[in-house]
Amino acid sequence: MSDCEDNLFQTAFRSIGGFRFDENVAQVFPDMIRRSVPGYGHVVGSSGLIAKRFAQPNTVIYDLGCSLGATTLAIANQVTTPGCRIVAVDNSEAMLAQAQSSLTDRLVGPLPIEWVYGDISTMAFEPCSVVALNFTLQFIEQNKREQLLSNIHRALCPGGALILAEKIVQEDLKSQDTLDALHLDFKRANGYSELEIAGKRQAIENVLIPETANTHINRLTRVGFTEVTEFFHCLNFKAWVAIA
Ligand code: GEK
Repeated sequence: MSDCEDNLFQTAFRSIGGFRFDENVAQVFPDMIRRSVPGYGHVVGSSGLIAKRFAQPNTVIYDLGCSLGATTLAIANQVTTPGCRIVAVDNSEAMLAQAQSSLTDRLVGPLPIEWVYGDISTMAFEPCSVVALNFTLQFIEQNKREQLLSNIHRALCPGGALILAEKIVQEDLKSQDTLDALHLDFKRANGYSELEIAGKRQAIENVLIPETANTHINRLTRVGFTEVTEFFHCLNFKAWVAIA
């Protein structure tokens, strides 16, 4: 996997135009997400453990919005359930190309992995027992999110699990300001300058649309998940496991 340092927003120029998951982002993605998302490694590692617990024989395990395949790798190196296959999906060709070329020598598990270029908001899902949707729903148009979750719920076997990790916003404005400030401190502590933070923020503003925790929980319940359990919370990031 790429270990290039993220310096994409060190010039003001880069902030012009929206954020895209192109070759430049793919190059620095591991460094970018580690320095921007508190607890990212914990969510990825936990996804492997959750997949191991909920995988059912002869079903698909999806990693939707797989980027460079960090979650895919965590799942592949934990799950040994017979007849399972991992399907990793992204709509960035640059991400998928790099994921495929860099993961092979780090895989120790027995499950086959299929890399699929596609839009998760329109694709048809095969019967599955685990779906990871880590930090990806936030990039889907808001009016398409419920349909996507409903499609996932319909494809999941009874007792199957959806892993959902997201950046969130607080209902209370003061709490939002506090967590926002702490998130900026987290980025500064990880070496990002004020220029880089402002540039990334401007670029991603209309691309990543976070919602409140209650919006997520209520929607998961509405589409049919019978249990929604939070397994991670740090600053303005949360993750849940939802059982079909
Ligand atoms: C990880 N889960 O490392 N269809 C398919 N992929 C999409 C779509 C879509 N409609 N929209 C966005 N993506 C990963 C991290 S990153 C999170 C996920 C982040 C993809 C997009 O190309 C990108 O690779 C990924 O979702 C989001 O565990 O960058 O903050």
